[in-house]
Amino acid sequence: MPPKLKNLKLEIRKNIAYITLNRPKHLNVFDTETLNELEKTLISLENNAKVKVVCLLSDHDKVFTAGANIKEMNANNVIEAKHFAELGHRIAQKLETMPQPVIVGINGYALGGGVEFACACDIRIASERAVLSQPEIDIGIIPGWGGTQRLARIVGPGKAKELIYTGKRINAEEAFEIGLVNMVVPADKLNEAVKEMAETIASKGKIALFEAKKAINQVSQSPLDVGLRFEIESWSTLFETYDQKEGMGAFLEGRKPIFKDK
Ligand code: DAK
Repeated sequence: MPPKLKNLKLEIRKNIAYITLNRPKHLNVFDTETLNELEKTLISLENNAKVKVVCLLSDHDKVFTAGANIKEMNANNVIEAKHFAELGHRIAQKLETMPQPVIVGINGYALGGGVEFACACDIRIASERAVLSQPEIDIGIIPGWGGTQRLARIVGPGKAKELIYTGKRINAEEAFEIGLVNMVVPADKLNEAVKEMAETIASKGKIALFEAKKAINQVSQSPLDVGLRFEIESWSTLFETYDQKEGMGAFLEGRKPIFKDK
C-alpha cells in the first residue's frame, strides 16, 4: 500500500513512478515530516514489482528544493539532530541502492540537501533555470547527507572542494560542464524530458536493468578487480532469463524484442 502523502505526490504510470515534491509555499524544504514521507514512498516503490523506473520532480517553477529546513535544524537538540542526519542518509542511500534507476528533474534552485539527494540519483536532468549549490559552509556546517562523498565522486574532489568551500551557486550550463547533470533542457520541457528518458529505460528488460545499476554502483564501493568480478557474475546470471533469450533471439531474427521482465 502506498503511504498517505501530504508533502509529496506519487503517481504510477506505465511502470514509472513519479514522485513530486509538493510544498510550494515552503520552497520544498525538507523537514522531518517530508523526509519521513519520502522514505516511506521509496520503500513502497522498491518493493513494487510493477515499478521499473522512479522519477523525482518538483511542482514549484522556481525551486527544486531549498534544502534541509534550517529553522527545524536550528531548534534540534543532539538526539533530534542525529535522527535528522540518519533519516537523510537513509533516503540518499535508498535512492542510490534501490533496484530501480532513479531520474531527478531539477528546475530552479537545488540547494544543500537537494543537491545531495540529486547526487544519489542515477541520472540528473536540469532545466535551463536550474541553480545548484552546496551552501552549508555559509550556515556553519558541511554537507551532511553524503554530499562530501557523492559530489566528489561525480565531479572529482577538486571541483567538489571548490563548490563546498565557497558555497557558490552554479547554473545549469556550468553543472553540465563539470558532469554534475547529464543534460540541460528548456524549463517547460523538463518534465517531458524526464518522462521520455524514464520511458526509454522502462522499455528495457527489468532484470538486466537492475543488474546494470547494481554493477555500476560497485564503482564507488569496490576496487576495480572486485567490480570486474561482480560484473562477470552479474552478466552470467542473465543467461538464466527469458529476456536474454528473447533479446538475442530477436536480434538474430531481425525484429524488436518483447521483454517480459523474467
Ligand atoms: N530552510 C528553512 N527556511 C528556508 C530555507 C531553508 N533551507 N530556505 C528558504 N527558507 C525560507 C526563508 O527563511 C523565508 O522565510 P520567511 O522569511 O518567509 O519566513 C522563505 O523561505 C522564503 O525565502 P526567501 O525570502 O529567501 O526567498 P527568495 O526567493 O528570495 O530566495 C532561496 C530563495 C532558496 C534562494 C533562498 O531562500 C535561500 O538561499 N535559502 C537558503 C537555502 C540554503 O542555505 N539551503 C541549504 C540548507 S542546508 C544534515 C545533513 C544535511 C543537511 C542538513 C543536516 N545532518 C547531517 C543533520 C543539509 C543541509 C542543507 O540543506
